[in-house]
Amino acid sequence: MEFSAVARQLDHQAIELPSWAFGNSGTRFRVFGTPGTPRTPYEKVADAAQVHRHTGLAPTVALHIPWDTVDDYAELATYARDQGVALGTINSNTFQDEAYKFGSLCSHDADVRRQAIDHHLACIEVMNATGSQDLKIWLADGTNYPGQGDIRSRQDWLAESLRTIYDQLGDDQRLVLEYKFFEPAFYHTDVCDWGTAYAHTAALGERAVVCLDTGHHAPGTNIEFIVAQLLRLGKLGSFDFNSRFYADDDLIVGAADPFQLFRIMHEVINGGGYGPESPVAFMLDQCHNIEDKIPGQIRSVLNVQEATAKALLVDRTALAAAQRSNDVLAANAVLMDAYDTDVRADLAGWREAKGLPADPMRAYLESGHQQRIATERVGGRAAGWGA
Ligand code: PSV
Ligand code: MN
Repeated sequence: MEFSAVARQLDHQAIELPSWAFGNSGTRFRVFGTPGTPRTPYEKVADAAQVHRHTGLAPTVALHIPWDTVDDYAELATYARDQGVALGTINSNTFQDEAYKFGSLCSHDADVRRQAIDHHLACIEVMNATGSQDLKIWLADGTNYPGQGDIRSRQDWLAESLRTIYDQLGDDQRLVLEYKFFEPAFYHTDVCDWGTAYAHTAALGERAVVCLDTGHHAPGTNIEFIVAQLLRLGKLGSFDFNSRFYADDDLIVGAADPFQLFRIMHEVINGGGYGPESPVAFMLDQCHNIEDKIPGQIRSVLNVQEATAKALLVDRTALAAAQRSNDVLAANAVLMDAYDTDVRADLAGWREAKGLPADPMRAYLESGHQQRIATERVGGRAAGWGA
């Protein structure tokens, strides 16, 4: 298939950036700082806007509350618009307060559950001020030792808590429940897999959907199968894209396994999850521990675009014919032909046609922004994962 046939479909692509990707992050061994790291949510938004300016792919920024607490969210939304982007998903955080040591929405303690529910209601207020549609909930809840908690009761408490939150959402707002198989809990996690997230969102109603974070599966999991299944069930709400070699590494999407990213995008397109009518939101959830953050995000969105372009190139008619005739190798060859196509020059052309730099990475590095923030952002406290 010719690239020109897919170029127009690429115009629909929007990849949301996480505000926290612009702050410092690290491992439990060390957080290395980089010069020019934002000190405030405003500076994070300004950096995210640089990514969009150079790629045309990232028109929105997700916030994490309380990391991105400001006095006036409407003002932050206006600032974002002035920078050429908009505020997107609001992520709740019930994993960094002492009260949540033994759980939040799943805690056996009704007062702790109430505190966690109230935090989500406060996040809905933020959404109302920013015009955000999605409330994304990831819970660190779980236990470390067999017998520590009552697994079954915790599911019931979770269902009750989510119901209270869901009922407060506006008609055009969604509850997006993210699963993860382990960490920080090491024995059981309360929302550990897509099936659990599906069971809860199905019980809640139509505006409750699942977030698939690509780093949240056991090694070897066939993630594209989960994509196909959630799309089939009408419950794939969003992606948190990143890549992993070992656990939840939060590395640049497409860096560890570009072929997996292609396979995921192929199932997304196959299942109707791509295009202007699709309710599937594409986001990054990454941390840049050692590389510069803005170039790291630029590389990430370009990787997603490249995988999408290749997946759009799949000759679906030929694929269906090969599948129907049980021609195993021909079917596989159709997919591999698309994956093996070098789309880089075509994507540069797509950008130039839109008045964007052909090489966004080089344009950013030559723009002087990185040096400017390094000289201007002196003093104050650099934002970091957890602050
Ligand atoms: C949890 O590991 C997670 O994937 C959730 O999306 C959190 O909100 C995010 O990472 C924070 O980095
Ligand atoms: Mn995530």
